[in-house]
Amino acid sequence: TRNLVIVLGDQLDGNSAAFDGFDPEVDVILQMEVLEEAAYITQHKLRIAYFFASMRHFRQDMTARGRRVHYVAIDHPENSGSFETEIGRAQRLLKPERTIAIEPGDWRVAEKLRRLPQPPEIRSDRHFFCSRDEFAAFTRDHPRHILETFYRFMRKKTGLLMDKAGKPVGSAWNYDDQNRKPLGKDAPTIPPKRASKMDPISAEVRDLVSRRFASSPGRLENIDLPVSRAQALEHLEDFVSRRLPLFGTYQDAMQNGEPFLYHSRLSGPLNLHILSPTEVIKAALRSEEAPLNALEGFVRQILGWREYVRGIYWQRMPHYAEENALDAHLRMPGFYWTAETDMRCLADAITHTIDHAYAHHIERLMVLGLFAMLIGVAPYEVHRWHMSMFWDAIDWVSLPNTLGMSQYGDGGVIATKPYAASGAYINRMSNHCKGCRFDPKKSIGEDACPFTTLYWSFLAKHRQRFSSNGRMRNQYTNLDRKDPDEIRAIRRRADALALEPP
Ligand code: FAD
Ligand code: DLZ
Ligand code: SF4
Repeated sequence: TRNLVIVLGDQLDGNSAAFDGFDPEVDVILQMEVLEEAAYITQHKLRIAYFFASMRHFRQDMTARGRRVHYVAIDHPENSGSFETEIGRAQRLLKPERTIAIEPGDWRVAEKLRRLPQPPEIRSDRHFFCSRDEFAAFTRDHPRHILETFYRFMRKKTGLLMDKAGKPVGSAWNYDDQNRKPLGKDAPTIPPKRASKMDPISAEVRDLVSRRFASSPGRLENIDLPVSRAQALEHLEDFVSRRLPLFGTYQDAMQNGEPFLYHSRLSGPLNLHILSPTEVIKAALRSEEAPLNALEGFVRQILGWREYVRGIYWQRMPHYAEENALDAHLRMPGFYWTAETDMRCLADAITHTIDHAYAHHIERLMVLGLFAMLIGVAPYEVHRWHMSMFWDAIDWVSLPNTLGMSQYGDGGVIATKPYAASGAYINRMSNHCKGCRFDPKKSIGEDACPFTTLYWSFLAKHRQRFSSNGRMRNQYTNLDRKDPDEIRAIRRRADALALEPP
């Protein structure tokens, strides 16, 4: 063997830089299913199944292209269970002149590769619009950057949604004021979930996971995720034609019993590199029905947020994982694994997570993440739970979103203020509260909404840090209208709630 090309579970792109100069006569691909990656954090059955099924479909695609794959399946008798030992074993077996890999999506795995006795040559990942070097240059040129600075920079750099005169199409950079509608009574029918068909490879993986990972969290029944390039392209097409036109309008909406609404469910195939962000954006921009608020909203998520969080991750790791600006130390409440809570919004979002290894962005941020921040869970614990439970979680994307955006653990790097809100926000954006035993307007008393109690208590507790933040002025003005006795009662109830959430 001349080159041994390592393809990790989140690098399933046959045209990646690892394949530059690939010669099927003398080069071999190495793919490894290793127990350590499914066990270093306990993981949702669907998440494990999604990685294994996608990896096996990739092997099939590569073999069909005439490329040789050395594939170590999880139940291979000689599988030693970790990347280090399996790479070593393959190197001894195949005696390559060179081993090649793409930058992994996880700092922990990157370190493992770097420390190997025969470390691979690491190539930069072309999947992303913005390389790590470009991001470093961007932050040097824009020391006080926020997402919006980066997003505009990327719009200009790529020309996406830009007109010939170099102005944003439609003359505004964003249309967020049109993108905050709850579903409401006269909302259109939500399109049915797109389910990918079960083929023999996926069926085999389903049986394997239900056998080997029976005690892992989550349900496996909804194993209908897009695991191959063909399925992912069908999924993309389905999104563009049926959901994208209303994606913007209902981007922030929540509805009880509806996990997907108008969201794309493309994060999985994107993060495993089955789809490229360029082709996803181009497919969206070809839509003749989608209005500008939908197109711009969708492009911003992928060209803006997705690239921005990756840039921040690589720039700030490894210390980023340890940041804990609000000095929060609780563990995740047990109901995050069972959905057994009286809080209807949380029960619903956790049910979506258990059933589908998925919750949409506003559920992750403004229900699941919000409650954890308000009671004071340690930010890294929230990230660990997220890594356990979501099919699309890879360290580079989960950590900045969870520890940074949702928990304010990074002290304002990703978000300039904490996403703190009361039950009133959830009530405005969803139909959860009507059927809940709590009242989103109340902050004290038996039926007070825990979010509302905890919200006021959070503001009071962190007054020193946040009251001078201009973007939180209204929040503090409202807090200051409250009677000190009421605030004391709120804080007492908040302390009890944090210890024993209902
Ligand atoms: P859509 O709403 O259809 O959005 C389209 C695409 O935009 C997504 O597929 C995704 O690729 C991209 N995107 C949107 N928002 C973000 C964002 N903030 N960061 C990066 N990409 C974004 N996304 C992940 O891919 N993996 C994660 O582990 C992850 N963890 C998160 C944790 C928390 C606490 C929060 C608040 C957000 C997290 N996100 C994560 C971002 C976002 O919630 C998901 O990308 C999105 O919900 C995936 O569903 P979708 O494909 O239907 O998204
Ligand atoms: C998440 C995951 C799982 C469950 N299993 C594997 C695996 O068996 N082999 C593999 O290559 N990758 C797996 N992954 C993804 C890794 O945990 C990790 O996210 C990537 O290797 C980072 O590049
Ligand atoms: Fe959630 Fe509070 Fe509304 Fe109940 S009342 S659904 S706990 S926001």
